[in-house]
Amino acid sequence: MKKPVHLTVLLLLLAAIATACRSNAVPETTEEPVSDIKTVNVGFSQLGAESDWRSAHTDSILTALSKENGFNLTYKNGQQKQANQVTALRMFIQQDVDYIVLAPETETGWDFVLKEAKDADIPVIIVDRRVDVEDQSLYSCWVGSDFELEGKKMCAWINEYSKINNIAPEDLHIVHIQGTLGSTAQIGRTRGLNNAVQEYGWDLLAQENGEFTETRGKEVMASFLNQFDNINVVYCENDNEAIGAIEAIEATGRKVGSDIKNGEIMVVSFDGINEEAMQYLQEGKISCIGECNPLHGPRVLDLINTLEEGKEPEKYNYVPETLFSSVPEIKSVTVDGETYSVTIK
Ligand code: GZL
Repeated sequence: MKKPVHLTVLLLLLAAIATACRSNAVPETTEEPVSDIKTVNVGFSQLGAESDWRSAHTDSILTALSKENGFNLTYKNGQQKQANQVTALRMFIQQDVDYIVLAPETETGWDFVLKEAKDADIPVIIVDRRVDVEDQSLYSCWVGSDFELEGKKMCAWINEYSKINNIAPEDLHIVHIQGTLGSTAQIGRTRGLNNAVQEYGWDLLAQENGEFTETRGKEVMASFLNQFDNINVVYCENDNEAIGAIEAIEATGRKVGSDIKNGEIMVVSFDGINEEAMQYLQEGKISCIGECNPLHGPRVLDLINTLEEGKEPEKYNYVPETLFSSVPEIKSVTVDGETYSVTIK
């Protein structure tokens, strides 16, 4: 049956309108610019949560490698065990992340797993402590502190203190609460003290591992106080140990402070992050703190961005650090010909 002409016109008109509507619909292929922020997948193996410094360090890296900054970060806490960190690195390799960030508990035992990462073509950034590996190409770069310089600066301060107070070197009777044995921070700070003892002739009574924790610092200090009655300097390798040591000293009725000549026990430490320790510094209970800068996050971000651009980053990247002290007379120290100012609190 032939349709009336007006109906045909109507159908043509409707088809034209439908086509016009469709042309306002979403185009078949979007011409929208695809977002040019590529998500970078990172696996971060942190050694643990033993100290306030470690917590600040973790926060700094998690903040820098955030989703907002274009990262998909997998964070694993090794709980002070290298085996846990090796497991985490192998998981990151299986996940085929773009980068691995490793804060190693101690320096040795990393060659095999770092070789696996290299074979998987995953760049590794070492943060804080160092790794002692045969092949330095197993990691792209490192960011952290010069721990031996930290120790040297602290010992230069102690030497300066003894000179301005006319205390003979052999009359400094030092006990040493070390950090986790085999960690770069412990190796450097211990080497700084051991060399100063040789150079100046100080009396080093004892050294013991305090694990960088308050609990162990208190236990080790209590043991030292039972063994020696002439202690007048305590060299703690971090603030948490110093807080524990001060508790042990004050429990015996002794006083902590820089007035060695009048029987006080002088406590020195490292980090400068712990609020209680900085309060102790203000009060004179801790005489000097060697700053150890935990804020590695922004530097790790820069290093990854450099690698993303296909450029070669600096292999070793040191963070700037000062000395904090409550003894106003010592305004600077000189180490290997270089002068470092002291921040008086
Ligand atoms: C130093 C870091 C040390 C801190 C401690 O960079 O490795 O480990 O000094 C921490 O507080 O536990």
